[in-house]
Amino acid sequence: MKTSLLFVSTGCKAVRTLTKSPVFSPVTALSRHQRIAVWRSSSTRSCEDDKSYYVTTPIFYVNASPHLGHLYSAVIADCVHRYKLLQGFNSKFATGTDEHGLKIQQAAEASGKDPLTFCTDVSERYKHLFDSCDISYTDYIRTTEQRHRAAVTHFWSVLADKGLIYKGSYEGWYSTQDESFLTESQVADALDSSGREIKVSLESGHKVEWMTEENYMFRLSAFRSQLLQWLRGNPRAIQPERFHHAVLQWLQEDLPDLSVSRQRSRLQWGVPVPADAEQTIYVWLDALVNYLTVAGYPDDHNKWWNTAHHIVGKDILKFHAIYWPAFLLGAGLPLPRTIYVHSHWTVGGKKMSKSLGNVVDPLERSQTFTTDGMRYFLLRQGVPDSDCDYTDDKVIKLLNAELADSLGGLLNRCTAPALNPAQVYPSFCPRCFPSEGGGRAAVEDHHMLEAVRSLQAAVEQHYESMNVYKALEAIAACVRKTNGFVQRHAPWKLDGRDSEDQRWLDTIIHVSLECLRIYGTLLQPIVPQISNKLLSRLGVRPDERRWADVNFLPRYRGMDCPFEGRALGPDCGVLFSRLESLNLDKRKTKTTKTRNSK
Ligand code: ME8
Repeated sequence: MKTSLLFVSTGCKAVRTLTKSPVFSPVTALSRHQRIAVWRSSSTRSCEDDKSYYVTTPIFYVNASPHLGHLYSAVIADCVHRYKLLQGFNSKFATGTDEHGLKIQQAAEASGKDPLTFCTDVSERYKHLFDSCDISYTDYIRTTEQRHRAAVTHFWSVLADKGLIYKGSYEGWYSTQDESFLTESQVADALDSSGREIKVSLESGHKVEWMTEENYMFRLSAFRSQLLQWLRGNPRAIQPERFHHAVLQWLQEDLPDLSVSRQRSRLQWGVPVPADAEQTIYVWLDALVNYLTVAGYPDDHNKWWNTAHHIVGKDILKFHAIYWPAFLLGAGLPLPRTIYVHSHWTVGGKKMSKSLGNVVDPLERSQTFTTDGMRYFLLRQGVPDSDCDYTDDKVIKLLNAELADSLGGLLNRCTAPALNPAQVYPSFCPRCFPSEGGGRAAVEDHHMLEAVRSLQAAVEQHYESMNVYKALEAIAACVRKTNGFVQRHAPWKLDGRDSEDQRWLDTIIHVSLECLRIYGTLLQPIVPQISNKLLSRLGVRPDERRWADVNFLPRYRGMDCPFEGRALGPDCGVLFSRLESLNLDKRKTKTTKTRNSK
């Protein structure tokens, strides 16, 4: 990942104060009790919300159709939501669309549609994509909804009542594409497509314009030391660590006050500033409040808000790690528990983005590679710390190797009538595979069992830290080990007429099915359809698929196994069909330009 993507723009300078700003000290804005409450770490939170969990994706701009990067954020959030449900949590999962602001106003104008119709069309495309890809959100928020407008208006009034908003005159660079303010050091000279000299954002490459306007300013500068204290006191508040450090670094610099409204004459498409119809609330303040709206704000929202976790791309880190916590501190609300940051998908080394037009259509790809195939690929290859380049070739190689050959092959071997004519979960023979060694098992077999036994804890740790790729790496390694176990003992060479051989064959199949049951259970958050197919084939009932049901190979520990002797489920065909690279060649050059194209 390039470090140039990391620097922060912390707003522009307020050059003239129109209304004398009230004397403000952020320390007096919050009671002592509140100050402690907002910084409490997860370990000191009250027990009442222990079984609640709230996870969010960014809400996506509706200026253009969704691409693979958007699906990636949604799949990460979906994975953690499903994982929490398996653990017995009451989990809320919000996603949706960000529909106000200059960028959307301009896109709607260009499309010739009225803004709400335009927003509805594109918002539906996101929803359709997420529904098609099994993104099991519990709330789909649109910022044009009345409940959200009410939340934003209330939130603004709280900040204003606390003296945190003042009217000023504002001058600085603005990127409409990023809806972001930039300082002088964050812009560079460039030429546009017709050779004209322009200024662009160093970070995104998007064009910036000089803006001079009377508007409302938020006292961001007053929160610098509180933000530093929050981050120092909660070293895991922003993950991975490198992003935590990046934010701490940004906070070493001055934090200018932030413009939080635009003149209505320029921006009509947004929430009006309460008591000033000439001004529209800045789209980022509006958008960030969506997380509260879903939690129930301004009504009873504590249950969910106390347990909020945000998943965001690194491009919007400053909004989530600086502006948002400052707004929340100002409003006297707790800060999110964690901000999980992920890096970007690139194509040919360039960030996949709507404005560059190098996007990969996630709907088309998930139809070709299957929904679960795409989910698996994104989570197995996507690394939070660094960017990842997308190619169809990588998808095909990975899915064929790990889902079709390794996992699918293992299931096929252990359930094929040739090795398992009775179509049951056969018996485990402790004499053949004694836990103390000996019998017919090799030393490697005990190592394999140990690896699978400790897999759940490892996967749990990786799901918790949003390092899903590490969980999948660990599962794939265990699947390979189980295949190695079967290969080593070649059960197809055993003589079914010999009772000793038959007992050993049954034991090999029992152990392998137990391994498969664990893989199927742990993979449910990633590939829900494949896991369901696998577990159903093993005869594992839906109420036996929870996190607490894992209990690997109890017979090895001298305990009963509820599955032993149970009939397998019906054979519904191969687990995952191999993908042909022939299809790939047809698609190879087809990165889709979706900008307003549907
Ligand atoms: O920024 N790789 O919306 P947005 C990975 N509305 N993820 C990517 C990506 C890529 N190439 N491109 C985009 C906005 N994303 C605001 C957010 S939240 C209160 C408001 C994902 O449509 C990633 O999560 O530009 C990124 O942060 C987000 O989409 C930006 O989506």
